Amino acid sequence: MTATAFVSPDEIRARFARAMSEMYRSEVPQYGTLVELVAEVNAATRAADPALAARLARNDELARIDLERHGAIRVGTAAELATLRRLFAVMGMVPVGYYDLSVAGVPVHSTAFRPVEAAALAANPFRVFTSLLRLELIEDAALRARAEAILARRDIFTDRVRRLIQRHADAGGLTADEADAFVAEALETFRWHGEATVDAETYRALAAAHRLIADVVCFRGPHINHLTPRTLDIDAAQAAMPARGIAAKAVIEGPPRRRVPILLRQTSFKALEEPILFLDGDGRTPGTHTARFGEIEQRGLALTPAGRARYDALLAEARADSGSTDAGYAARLEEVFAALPDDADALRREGLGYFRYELTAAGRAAAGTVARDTTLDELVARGLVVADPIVYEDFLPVSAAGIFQSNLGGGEQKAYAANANRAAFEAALGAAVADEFALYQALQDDSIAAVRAALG
Ligand code: OOG
Ligand code: NI
Repeated sequence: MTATAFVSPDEIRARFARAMSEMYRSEVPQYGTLVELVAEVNAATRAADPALAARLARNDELARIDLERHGAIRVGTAAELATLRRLFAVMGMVPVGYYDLSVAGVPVHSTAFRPVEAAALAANPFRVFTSLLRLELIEDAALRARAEAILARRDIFTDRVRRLIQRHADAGGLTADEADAFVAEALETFRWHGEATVDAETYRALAAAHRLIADVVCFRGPHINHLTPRTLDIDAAQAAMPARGIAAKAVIEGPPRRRVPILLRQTSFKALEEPILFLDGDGRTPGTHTARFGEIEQRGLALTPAGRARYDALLAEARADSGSTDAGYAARLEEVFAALPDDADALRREGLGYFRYELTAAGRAAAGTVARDTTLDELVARGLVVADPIVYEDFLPVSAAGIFQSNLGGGEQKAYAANANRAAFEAALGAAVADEFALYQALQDDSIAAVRAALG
């Protein structure tokens, strides 16, 4: 047998992310405007902050930043979710984290498919926030059965993509031609369809139970509902949005602006009301559907469980009295978060964030001469080792709920009882989701091991 050259999963993912971006740009032109705006803000931010530019270069982030995106989709059945897991695996993307959004009035639970290894993240960190509709949260049994029957009739994957997924599993990779075909065929699952698969009455009945249910159930596939570029300065990007004709959401989700950015800050523009056609008998009746929007995000330091507990508590405190939509919220958030150190060294020494350690030029020169029991803190203090923040690659449930809510046409706050069900989600997925903290810890530990080995 001759050896076959397979295209790397990183390369397939990069091609897919590019194809998806082009498709969404043609479907939702305001997304293209956002991408251009973010590229300008990023260039200006780098130019104004050489230390930031140097750190991005040192951590292999410079090349990825203008390519970086996340998207989101919502599916209706366990079988759809399980096949998506296999589809994303072709691109080196695995499920990380479990998010229960029912507490926030959204009848879904979710994971994020993303690359996990340092080299893969540096090559292209494309991620897809993927939600599974929880039909069991529909109270009306007849309506629930109707939704199940509609979902049972559809196939969101092309035959060819199913064959290529299987081919990848059997052969251990895809050739160049197969990879091209895979990207084109996989894209079909995420495409927008302006024709509903149901009549207007069915759509309205499902939308009345929850608008998200209609979005998941009434179409041929799980259209990508947004694609998010990463900005280095979300406040500058947010301020520049109105001049480009983009109506941004009033409040930036997540932590406040800080000297050392932490976790994830996000803002979006409201979903567009788009014309669709309902299937009424033999004919088509026009209507509208609101689902697709634009979003930008700024990513910062990944927090340890201790840091994350502080974040969650401070966020809850800031939102406790009057929620997160009033005019005073931004100021209140900054005030409350003053309790968390805003200095990379303090965050590191207090074990609140994850860091990547690397030898400096002085450290390389000192190799072989440093006592083995020198602590990391001492190595950093002596300028032999530099510690850079590890970027948060995941999502935040409170922010995600805010993004969902702001795109459901406002005001909709159906409360479901808190009922996280990670076991049911993993059973549907056909696999366990990875623990994000363990992944960051491994990145940090690997960097420390490399420093120790190089020091001798
Ligand atoms: C997903 C919302 C979550 C984010 O950035 O937090 C999300 C959705 O609306 O389907 O994308
Ligand atoms: Ni998003």
